[in-house]
Amino acid sequence: MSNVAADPYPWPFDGRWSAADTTLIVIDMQTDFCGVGGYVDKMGYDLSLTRAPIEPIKRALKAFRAKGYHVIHTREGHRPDLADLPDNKRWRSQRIGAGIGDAGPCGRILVRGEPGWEIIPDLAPAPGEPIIDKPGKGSFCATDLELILRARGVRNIVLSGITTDVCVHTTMREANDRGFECLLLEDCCGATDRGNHDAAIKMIKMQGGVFGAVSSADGVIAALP
Ligand code: C5J
Repeated sequence: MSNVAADPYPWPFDGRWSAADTTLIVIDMQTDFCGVGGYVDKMGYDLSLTRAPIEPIKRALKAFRAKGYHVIHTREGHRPDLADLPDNKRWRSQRIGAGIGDAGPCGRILVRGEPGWEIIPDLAPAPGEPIIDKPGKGSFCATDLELILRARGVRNIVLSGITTDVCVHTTMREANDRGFECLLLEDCCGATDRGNHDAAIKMIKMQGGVFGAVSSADGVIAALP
Protein backbone atom coordinates (compact mmCIF):
# COMPACT_ATOMS: atom_id res chain seq x y z
CA MET A 1 0.00 0.00 0.00
CA SER A 2 1.49 3.37 -0.96
CA ASN A 3 0.78 6.84 0.33
CA VAL A 4 -0.22 9.67 -1.98
CA ALA A 5 2.56 12.13 -2.81
CA ALA A 6 0.93 15.11 -1.13
CA ASP A 7 1.83 18.40 0.52
CA PRO A 8 2.73 18.86 3.38
CA TYR A 9 2.88 15.11 4.13
CA PRO A 10 2.45 11.77 2.33
CA TRP A 11 -1.27 11.06 2.69
CA PRO A 12 -2.92 9.45 4.64
CA PHE A 13 -0.94 10.15 7.80
CA ASP A 14 -0.86 6.50 8.89
CA GLY A 15 -0.78 4.81 5.47
CA ARG A 16 -4.19 3.19 6.08
CA TRP A 17 -6.48 3.56 3.10
CA SER A 18 -8.43 1.24 0.88
CA ALA A 19 -11.63 1.15 -1.19
CA ALA A 20 -13.53 0.13 1.93
CA ASP A 21 -12.60 3.11 4.10
CA THR A 22 -12.01 5.95 1.64
CA THR A 23 -14.47 8.13 -0.28
CA LEU A 24 -14.18 10.63 -3.07
CA ILE A 25 -16.59 13.50 -2.47
CA VAL A 26 -17.63 15.71 -5.40
CA ILE A 27 -18.97 18.99 -4.09
CA ASP A 28 -21.62 21.13 -5.82
CA MET A 29 -20.71 20.48 -9.48
CA GLN A 30 -24.08 22.02 -10.40
CA THR A 31 -25.05 24.27 -13.29
CA ASP A 32 -25.65 27.03 -10.74
CA PHE A 33 -21.93 27.05 -9.95
CA CYS A 34 -20.32 26.31 -13.31
CA GLY A 35 -22.93 26.64 -16.08
CA VAL A 36 -24.09 29.46 -18.32
CA GLY A 37 -27.09 31.24 -16.77
CA GLY A 38 -26.51 29.77 -13.30
CA TYR A 39 -25.95 31.52 -9.96
CA VAL A 40 -22.19 32.12 -10.38
CA ASP A 41 -22.71 33.34 -13.94
CA LYS A 42 -25.47 35.73 -12.78
CA MET A 43 -23.07 37.16 -10.19
CA GLY A 44 -20.69 37.97 -13.04
CA TYR A 45 -17.78 35.69 -12.18
CA ASP A 46 -15.49 33.98 -14.70
CA LEU A 47 -16.98 30.55 -15.40
CA SER A 48 -13.70 29.21 -16.77
CA LEU A 49 -12.42 29.10 -13.17
CA THR A 50 -15.25 26.94 -11.85
CA ARG A 51 -15.29 24.79 -15.01
CA ALA A 52 -11.55 24.05 -14.88
CA PRO A 53 -11.94 21.09 -12.47
CA ILE A 54 -14.47 19.23 -14.66
CA GLU A 55 -11.95 17.17 -16.65
CA PRO A 56 -9.66 16.32 -13.67
CA ILE A 57 -12.72 15.27 -11.61
CA LYS A 58 -13.86 13.05 -14.49
CA ARG A 59 -10.50 11.26 -14.41
CA ALA A 60 -10.57 10.88 -10.63
CA LEU A 61 -14.17 9.59 -10.72
CA LYS A 62 -13.27 6.99 -13.34
CA ALA A 63 -10.34 5.69 -11.28
CA PHE A 64 -12.21 5.63 -7.95
CA ARG A 65 -15.22 3.90 -9.51
CA ALA A 66 -13.05 1.34 -11.33
CA LYS A 67 -11.49 0.28 -8.03
CA GLY A 68 -14.78 0.17 -6.13
CA TYR A 69 -14.21 3.19 -3.88
CA HIS A 70 -17.07 5.07 -2.25
CA VAL A 71 -18.19 8.13 -4.22
CA ILE A 72 -20.48 10.79 -2.74
CA HIS A 73 -21.91 13.92 -4.40
CA THR A 74 -23.35 17.08 -2.87
CA ARG A 75 -25.72 19.78 -4.10
CA GLU A 76 -26.28 23.17 -2.51
CA GLY A 77 -29.90 24.28 -2.75
CA HIS A 78 -33.05 25.27 -0.94
CA ARG A 79 -36.60 24.03 -0.59
CA PRO A 80 -39.01 25.54 -3.14
CA ASP A 81 -40.80 27.38 -0.31
CA LEU A 82 -37.38 28.70 0.84
CA ALA A 83 -38.14 27.63 4.42
CA ASP A 84 -34.47 26.65 4.83
CA LEU A 85 -33.07 29.89 3.38
CA PRO A 86 -31.79 32.30 6.04
CA ASP A 87 -32.91 35.90 5.45
CA ASN A 88 -29.33 37.16 5.40
CA LYS A 89 -28.25 34.66 2.73
CA ARG A 90 -31.17 35.70 0.54
CA TRP A 91 -30.55 39.43 1.10
CA ARG A 92 -26.87 39.16 0.21
CA SER A 93 -27.61 37.22 -2.99
CA GLN A 94 -30.21 39.80 -4.05
CA ARG A 95 -27.70 42.55 -3.42
CA ILE A 96 -25.27 41.05 -5.94
CA GLY A 97 -28.00 40.55 -8.57
CA ALA A 98 -28.53 36.82 -8.20
CA GLY A 99 -31.31 36.46 -5.63
CA ILE A 100 -31.65 32.91 -4.36
CA GLY A 101 -35.19 31.75 -5.14
CA ASP A 102 -35.62 34.34 -7.91
CA ALA A 103 -36.25 33.34 -11.54
CA GLY A 104 -33.16 33.05 -13.74
CA PRO A 105 -32.19 31.60 -17.11
CA CYS A 106 -31.83 28.12 -15.50
CA GLY A 107 -34.97 28.31 -13.38
CA ARG A 108 -35.19 29.58 -9.80
CA ILE A 109 -31.68 30.19 -8.51
CA LEU A 110 -30.33 27.53 -6.12
CA VAL A 111 -33.75 25.93 -5.64
CA ARG A 112 -34.08 22.15 -5.44
CA GLY A 113 -35.59 20.57 -8.52
CA GLU A 114 -34.73 23.45 -10.86
CA PRO A 115 -32.48 22.90 -13.92
CA GLY A 116 -29.70 25.11 -12.53
CA TRP A 117 -29.55 23.11 -9.32
CA GLU A 118 -28.85 19.81 -11.13
CA ILE A 119 -25.37 18.30 -11.20
CA ILE A 120 -23.86 18.83 -14.67
CA PRO A 121 -24.32 15.82 -17.01
CA ASP A 122 -20.52 15.38 -17.41
CA LEU A 123 -20.26 14.49 -13.73
CA ALA A 124 -23.62 12.81 -13.22
CA PRO A 125 -23.79 10.53 -10.16
CA ALA A 126 -23.77 6.81 -10.96
CA PRO A 127 -26.60 4.62 -9.62
CA GLY A 128 -26.10 3.94 -5.92
CA GLU A 129 -23.80 6.91 -5.25
CA PRO A 130 -25.31 8.98 -2.42
CA ILE A 131 -26.23 12.60 -3.14
CA ILE A 132 -26.23 14.92 -0.14
CA ASP A 133 -28.58 17.89 -0.41
CA LYS A 134 -27.33 20.71 1.76
CA PRO A 135 -28.77 24.14 2.48
CA GLY A 136 -25.42 25.66 3.44
CA LYS A 137 -21.77 25.71 2.53
CA GLY A 138 -20.56 22.81 4.66
CA SER A 139 -21.69 19.30 3.69
CA PHE A 140 -22.13 18.22 7.33
CA CYS A 141 -24.50 21.02 8.42
CA ALA A 142 -28.18 19.92 8.38
CA THR A 143 -27.43 16.74 6.38
CA ASP A 144 -26.99 13.00 6.99
CA LEU A 145 -23.45 12.90 5.53
CA GLU A 146 -21.71 11.96 8.79
CA LEU A 147 -24.20 9.15 9.44
CA ILE A 148 -23.61 7.75 5.95
CA LEU A 149 -19.81 7.93 6.31
CA ARG A 150 -19.83 6.24 9.73
CA ALA A 151 -22.28 3.55 8.55
CA ARG A 152 -19.94 2.73 5.66
CA GLY A 153 -16.81 2.73 7.81
CA VAL A 154 -15.25 5.64 5.91
CA ARG A 155 -12.28 7.29 7.66
CA ASN A 156 -10.52 9.01 4.73
CA ILE A 157 -12.10 11.73 2.55
CA VAL A 158 -10.73 12.91 -0.80
CA LEU A 159 -12.26 16.28 -1.69
CA SER A 160 -13.07 17.75 -5.09
CA GLY A 161 -15.55 20.29 -6.47
CA ILE A 162 -16.45 23.94 -6.24
CA THR A 163 -15.82 26.35 -4.80
CA THR A 164 -12.39 25.75 -3.23
CA ASP A 165 -12.64 28.60 -0.76
CA VAL A 166 -16.29 28.23 0.22
CA CYS A 167 -18.09 24.87 0.09
CA VAL A 168 -15.02 22.66 -0.36
CA HIS A 169 -13.06 24.40 2.40
CA THR A 170 -16.00 24.47 4.81
CA THR A 171 -16.58 20.77 4.22
CA MET A 172 -12.89 19.96 4.71
CA ARG A 173 -12.81 21.89 7.97
CA GLU A 174 -15.97 20.20 9.24
CA ALA A 175 -14.61 16.76 8.29
CA ASN A 176 -11.21 17.41 9.85
CA ASP A 177 -12.80 18.48 13.13
CA ARG A 178 -14.76 15.21 13.15
CA GLY A 179 -11.53 13.20 12.87
CA PHE A 180 -11.69 12.28 9.18
CA GLU A 181 -8.34 12.22 7.36
CA CYS A 182 -8.71 14.66 4.43
CA LEU A 183 -6.98 15.13 1.10
CA LEU A 184 -7.92 17.95 -1.28
CA LEU A 185 -7.20 17.52 -5.00
CA GLU A 186 -6.03 20.95 -6.14
CA ASP A 187 -6.79 20.61 -9.86
CA CYS A 188 -10.18 19.04 -9.06
CA CYS A 189 -11.29 22.27 -7.34
CA GLY A 190 -11.96 25.81 -8.51
CA ALA A 191 -13.01 29.14 -7.02
CA THR A 192 -14.67 32.28 -8.37
CA ASP A 193 -11.33 34.04 -7.90
CA ARG A 194 -7.87 32.60 -8.64
CA GLY A 195 -6.26 34.30 -5.64
CA ASN A 196 -8.88 32.84 -3.31
CA HIS A 197 -8.26 29.36 -4.73
CA ASP A 198 -4.51 29.71 -4.14
CA ALA A 199 -5.01 31.11 -0.64
CA ALA A 200 -7.39 28.28 0.27
CA ILE A 201 -4.79 25.72 -0.85
CA LYS A 202 -2.06 27.48 1.13
CA MET A 203 -4.18 27.51 4.31
CA ILE A 204 -4.49 23.73 4.29
CA LYS A 205 -0.71 23.30 4.28
CA MET A 206 -0.01 25.50 7.32
CA GLN A 207 0.80 24.04 10.74
CA GLY A 208 1.94 20.72 9.28
CA GLY A 209 -1.36 20.27 7.43
CA VAL A 210 -3.91 21.98 9.66
CA PHE A 211 -6.89 20.55 7.73
CA GLY A 212 -5.13 17.64 5.95
CA ALA A 213 -3.04 17.53 2.79
CA VAL A 214 -3.13 18.59 -0.88
CA SER A 215 -2.47 16.55 -4.01
CA SER A 216 -3.84 16.29 -7.57
CA ALA A 217 -5.99 13.96 -9.66
CA ASP A 218 -2.92 12.24 -11.08
CA GLY A 219 -1.25 12.12 -7.67
CA VAL A 220 -4.10 10.21 -6.06
CA ILE A 221 -4.81 8.03 -9.11
CA ALA A 222 -1.17 6.88 -9.22
CA ALA A 223 -1.29 5.75 -5.60
CA LEU A 224 -4.82 4.26 -5.33
CA PRO A 225 -4.53 0.88 -3.61
C1 C5J B 1 -21.03 29.10 -2.86
C2 C5J B 1 -20.21 26.84 -3.14
N1 C5J B 1 -19.86 29.67 -3.16
N2 C5J B 1 -20.57 25.67 -3.65
N3 C5J B 1 -21.21 27.76 -2.89
O1 C5J B 1 -21.98 29.81 -2.58
O2 C5J B 1 -19.05 27.12 -2.94
